[in-house]
Parts: sequence; structure tokens; C-alpha cells
Amino acid sequence: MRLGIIGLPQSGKTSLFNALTGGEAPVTAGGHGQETHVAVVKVPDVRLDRLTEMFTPKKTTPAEVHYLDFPSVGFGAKDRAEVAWVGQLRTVDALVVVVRAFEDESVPSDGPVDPVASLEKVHLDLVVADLAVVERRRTRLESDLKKTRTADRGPIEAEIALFEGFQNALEAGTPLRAVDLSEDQLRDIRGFQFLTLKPTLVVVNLGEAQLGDSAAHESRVREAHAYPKTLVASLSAKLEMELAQLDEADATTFMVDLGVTELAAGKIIRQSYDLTGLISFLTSGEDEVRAWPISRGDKAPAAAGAIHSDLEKGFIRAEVVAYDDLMAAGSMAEARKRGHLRQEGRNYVVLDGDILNILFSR
Ligand SMILES: Nc1nc2c(ncn2[C@@H]2O[C@H](COP(=O)(O)OP(=O)(O)OP(=O)(O)O)[C@@H](O)[C@H]2O)c(=O)[nH]1
Ligand SMILES: [Mg+2]
Repeated sequence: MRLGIIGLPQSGKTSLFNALTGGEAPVTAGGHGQETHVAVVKVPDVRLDRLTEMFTPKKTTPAEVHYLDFPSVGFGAKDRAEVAWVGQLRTVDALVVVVRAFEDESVPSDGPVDPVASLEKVHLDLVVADLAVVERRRTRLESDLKKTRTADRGPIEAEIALFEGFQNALEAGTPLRAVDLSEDQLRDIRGFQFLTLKPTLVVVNLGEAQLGDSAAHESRVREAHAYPKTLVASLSAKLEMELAQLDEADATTFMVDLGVTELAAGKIIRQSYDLTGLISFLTSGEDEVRAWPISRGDKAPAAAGAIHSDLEKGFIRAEVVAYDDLMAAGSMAEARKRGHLRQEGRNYVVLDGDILNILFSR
């Protein structure tokens, strides 16, 4: 799962990247960051912590997400640079859009600082990029239509109608993730990698003095950008980046001084994971306690396949216990005694937090 961090120049993208990843990519005061930074982050999950206490395994393996911090060259860059940049952006699974709310005269801003206006600007760029793809496709389909016998025109006409709908939506400033599409349609258009179709997390970058008003800042942005598959979060990227770079003891002291009880970064990582439609099933034992990402709606054999293709091929059944039932029972043996350990077959839809033991034949 890869998430691309974008936003206007100097909005705090690299600071957020560092806050989320504990990284030390150089922030660029006044300049334009040129490189794409990439890092892998473990998704915090209290269930793994509790299972680790219960099973004392040799190792614990959380789910992971990848973050890519995109340079600001972006839209409007000269010819080839923009094409390459957008091309790279199209490959991510979800977008994180950083909008600046912090006031700081030493950090340049193109006009007054306004998170909603910044979001609109970025959004418009994404819309325009998708519109170009839609228009190209429509032109192509219309020329195909002329070359096709009337009897065979059905599928092409259907696609033209679909793309006409996309064009209307985009021209009205509506992202494609707000257009009603069937599973089949979504599958058919996957190859176009539309930017406005991607789940989007908007992160409002607050100054330290604004942290007390975070809810108000978030709701302004949420109201202005009320679309499906869209979440809004906030933090002070600079502060969290500095905290992420301290060791734990120093960070704790610093947080106590600031009156901060919890870092926002962990929550934002969690939100980005949930946003992409992933859920985790868990496996536990003496060797390893682990979270496995699967898509919501996946069935037991697909979950087995996430572990190893052999488990999917030879799938017999899954022993399943819900995390909450296991915790209430206190041990696997007790959960079994209470009848909470269920036997499930190939049609079982795996739920978030299910603890699975796959039985398979070699
Ligand atoms: N006061 C304040 N400054 C911040 C905050 N977040 C980022 N900055 C500063 O803003 C400047 C730009 O931060 P970056 O994280 O490099 O922003 P960016 O969006 O990656 O910048 P480019 O890649 O150059 O577009 C740096 O000087 C940061 O220290 C914040 O929450 N408060
Ligand atoms: Mg940067």
C-alpha cells in the first residue's frame, strides 16, 4: 500500500513525512524540495500489543504502509517534468494532501495562508490532470465508433457514456470518487489510475498555537471537501517531526512540557491505512504475532493466500476467533471451551480483527 504526500510548495509535506516515518529528510526552508522521499511505516495496532502479551512470541510483525513525499515541482512544471511527476503520482494507492494553516513569516506563502483555498488549488490540479485523460479517451472512443459496425457499437457507446459522465463531473469540480460506479466499472477503469478517484486524506498542518483549535480547523476543511473516501486530520508537522526524531524518554519529557498527551502521527498512519479499504486479520502463536492486510470483503482463501500461495491452493478451512472474544476469554484454550473458536469454510468473509489459523493440505 503506497500513499503519496502532495501539497502546495512549503506546506510542510516533508515535515509530515518525517513525522510519520521518524525520518530525517531535509526540510527546505524557502526552497523547493526536489527529491521524492520514500519510507516504510509500521501501522500501530493495540491488538497486536495485547496479543504479544498473551502469546509472548519470538517476534511481532505489524502491517506496513509506504509513504512517498513528492517534490513540489508537480503541476505546472515544464513539459516533461510534469508528465513524469504526474505519472509517478498515478501509481500510488491513496493521496495525502497537506494544506498549510500555520502562520510563519519566515516561510513563504503564495498569498494569505488559507487551508481551504490551498486544498481547492491542489484539487483543481488533480481534476485538470484527470480531465485530460478523460478527453483523450473520449476522442479515441469516438473515432473507434465510426470504424465499428452498427451491430458492434454497444460496448463503445456504453464507455463513451461513462466517460461523458466523468467529464461532466470533473468539469463541475467533482472528484471521480464521488461518481457512483459499480464494482465492474471500477475494475474496468483501474488502468487509467485517475487521481481524483484515489482515497484522499487531507492533513491540515497547524502551528503550535493552533493546536487547541484543531477540531474547528478540521471541520472547515471537511465541510469544503465533503466527498466519499475523504478523511481530514490535523497536526503540527514541524512539532511532530521534532518529537519523532527524539528518543522516547526525551520525547515524553518534551510532550509533558507542551501538554501534549498523544502524537497525532500514529492516528494519521492508522487513518491512512483504513482509508485505503484495508483491514487486518491476525495470526498468533509462539513464533509470531502478525497483522496481515487484506481488502474488506475478502474471503478466507484469499486471506490464506496473503500468508502464502500454498495455503490458498490447499485451503481446507479456517479456525477463527474474533479478537474481542479471545480477549474476553483470556486464552485460546478458554475461547475454545466457550465455543468461540469457529470452523469456517471457503465462503467465509474475513472480518477486521479475526484471528485465523488456516488448515490446508500440501
Ligand atoms: N512554524 C511552522 N513551520 C513549519 C511547520 N511545518 C513546516 N514548517 C516549515 O515550513 C518550511 C517548509 O517545510 P517542508 O516540510 O520542507 O515543506 P514542503 O511542503 O516539503 O516544502 P517543499 O518540498 O519545498 O514544497 C520549513 O521551514 C518548515 O520548518 C509548522 O507546523 N509550523
Ligand atoms: Mg518537501
